[in-house]
Amino acid sequence: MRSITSLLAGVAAFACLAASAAGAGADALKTVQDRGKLLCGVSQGIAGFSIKDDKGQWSGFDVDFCRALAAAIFNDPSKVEFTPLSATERFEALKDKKIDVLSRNSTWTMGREGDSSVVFAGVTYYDGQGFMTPKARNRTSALELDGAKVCVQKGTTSEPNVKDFFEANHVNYEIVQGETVADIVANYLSGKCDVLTTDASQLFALRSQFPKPGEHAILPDVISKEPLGPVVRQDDMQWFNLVKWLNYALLNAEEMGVSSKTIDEAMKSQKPAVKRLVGAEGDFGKPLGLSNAWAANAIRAEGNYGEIYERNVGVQTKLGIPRGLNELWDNGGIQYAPPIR
Ligand SMILES: N[C@@H](CCC(=O)N[C@@H](CS)C(=O)NCC(=O)O)C(=O)O
Repeated sequence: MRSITSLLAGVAAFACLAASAAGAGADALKTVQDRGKLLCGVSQGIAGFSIKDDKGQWSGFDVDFCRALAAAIFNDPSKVEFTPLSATERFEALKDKKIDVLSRNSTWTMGREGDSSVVFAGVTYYDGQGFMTPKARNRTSALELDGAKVCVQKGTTSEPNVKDFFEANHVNYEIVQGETVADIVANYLSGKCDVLTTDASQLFALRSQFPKPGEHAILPDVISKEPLGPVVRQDDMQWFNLVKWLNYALLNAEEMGVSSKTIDEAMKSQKPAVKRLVGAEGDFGKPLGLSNAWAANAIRAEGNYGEIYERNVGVQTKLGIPRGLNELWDNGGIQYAPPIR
């Protein structure tokens, strides 16, 4: 006969298993709140996305997403520390809890979620891989790159994509691999390779920092899908939901015309959808562990999705990237946020 203690032990073991399967063990939000700041992993220096100036100030689209997250949590966008990470070290840093969130031009692929440790919380930027080559080489298409030496960064989706593309199109090529972005840029500018390949947004960003940007062409070919977005660990659904809904709140804000400039007016709006977004109606902050003003605080600090895009990478910036796929769904793009209700 089984004793009551062994029965209770069995029940406890089952409860533990169920809890760990549901990821109930981790409490990322509490860790962040107790620490008093968010730890955000970014790239080592891609203009417009995440780059540090000579005063040590970070700026960029990926940086602003983390500032908005800090504002949602602390009502203070400065409560964030940025950790620059190379392509090869980024996911390990997240798994090892060196950061709370990775916001670093990272492509959502099935394989990257495959070992059940990390998960993408949505798509902040729809991108695709392209090629940059010196104009002097007179190339107008990637199919004219036969025999080319191709600069690519290790640990990225760019390397397997370019192999697939050239092999499928019977184009001969040689890979010139770099460990860091500085390596691939140095290899490209010194002529160790004839072409540089990565996500199109990064080609625009790198070119904007070259001594003579006008001497480099970005070819029209886009050879892959690169949905870029923030990444968290798979052990905390509440944290995942916060990061995911922050992105959706910033998109919904743009769709509703709520911006950093109109947020105070929006707090007094009579429109039900705006009231829910800014926390004047409903209790949408509660399941995230935050006050109902979480989204309003983020929008006030960093602006809506469109403001963040235009400020960092849009047509008025040095990068000059048109919205394209990243326009809202009701304006010809594919950015579509589920509703807050
Ligand atoms: N989106 C692709 C490529 C991302 C990537 O790491 N690109 C390089 C090439 S520009 C980069 O951003 N490097 C910056 C760094 O290592 O800090 C991926 O997720 O693998």
